[in-house]
Amino acid sequence: MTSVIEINNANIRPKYNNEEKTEKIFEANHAMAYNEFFESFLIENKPCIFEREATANWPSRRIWNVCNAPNFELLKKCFGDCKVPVANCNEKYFNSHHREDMFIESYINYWTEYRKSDYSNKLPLLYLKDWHCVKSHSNNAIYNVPKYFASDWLNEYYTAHQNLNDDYMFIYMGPKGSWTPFHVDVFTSYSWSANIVGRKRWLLFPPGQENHLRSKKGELPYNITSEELNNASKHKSLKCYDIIQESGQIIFVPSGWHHQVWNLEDTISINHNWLNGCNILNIWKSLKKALNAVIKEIRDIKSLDGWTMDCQRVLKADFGMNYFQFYEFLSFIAEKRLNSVINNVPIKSFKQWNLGRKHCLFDLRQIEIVLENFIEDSSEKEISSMLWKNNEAQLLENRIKSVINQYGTKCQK
Ligand SMILES: O=C(O)CCC(=O)C(=O)O
Ligand SMILES: [Fe+2]
Repeated sequence: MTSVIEINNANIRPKYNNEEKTEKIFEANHAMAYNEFFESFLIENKPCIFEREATANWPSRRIWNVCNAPNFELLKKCFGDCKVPVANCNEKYFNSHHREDMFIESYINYWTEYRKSDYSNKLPLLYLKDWHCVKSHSNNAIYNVPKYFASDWLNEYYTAHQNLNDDYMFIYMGPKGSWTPFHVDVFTSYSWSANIVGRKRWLLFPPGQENHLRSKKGELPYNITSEELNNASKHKSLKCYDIIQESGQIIFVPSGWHHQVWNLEDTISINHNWLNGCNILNIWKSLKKALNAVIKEIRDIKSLDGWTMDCQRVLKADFGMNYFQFYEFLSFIAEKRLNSVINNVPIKSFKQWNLGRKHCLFDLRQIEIVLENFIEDSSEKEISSMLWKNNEAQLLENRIKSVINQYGTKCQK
């Protein structure tokens, strides 16, 4: 069965905060209406945490959990031969942890040994991260994406482009004490993260707060609770949310909020990185900023042939995406919504949700804003002719404008 996710106002404008005062994190009821989440958390770019009932019907909450511990035997039986990335939490690698691939069977063997040793520091502290479980085991229904997180352009794009063999849907599992260093999510996307077993502590910083933690060279810390930082008492006056996420609860991490995370017990979590009309401008600004940084970094070889394309290659390596991919992505999302509004074709998300008409128009309006600036920036950087032929981007922007004019007013009635 599919249900519609709809908003009340297609003309609402997202906010990108705001160094406002932090309060206690809002505890959301799992029966909250979609529009309420949309207006209070997506538009406001504020975190919240959903009560455990939000995951009560997920198969993984039953079958991956034995007496509040991971069901090691089942995980080994179902996924043992799957190769996954594993981070060593005691080994720093640039601003993250050193990673190596491991079979899930070997990882679970390590984990059960580590438990038996009562988490002895003679053994390494390993954390299985970023396992694309849905992609590798799509027949294994282990969770349902809640409606609040269903306007997810990133996973919509990758689900429709199976040839790219990628997505942003992950499983994390690790013993008590495993942790994730201070970071902001890929492309400054949102994340949502649900605890299937175990508990986590999150420190979440509103955008801008991280700048108070930079070193003289402008670098961000790896561990914000490290002694050096504590001695410098840099973190003390900072605004941040210190959150304990219990088993079954789902946390929503807004766009551009830096965070550090610890597993307080043996923990398994499911998380998605995602983006949509409420943070696409933020994503675009981050991409533009990242290209400006690359241009600055390699400006001394500007006279070499192919420099503009070299900048794009470096951008892809540094940021995970470049202007070519961004345009491809944005135009795909725009075309789907144009078709939906003009021809009444539903846009389905996670096989369960249909995007409402006002939602489509809101999405188109946000794409138009980004596209306008993207076209201008690409022209200034003299890359337009490489990105699109025959004014294609400008024509797309014009079509979006005219559809909003034609159908947008009807929608407000
Ligand atoms: O659970 C973790 O260790 C990190 C998760 C995270 O950083 C996220 O969901 O954005
Ligand atoms: Fe994160």
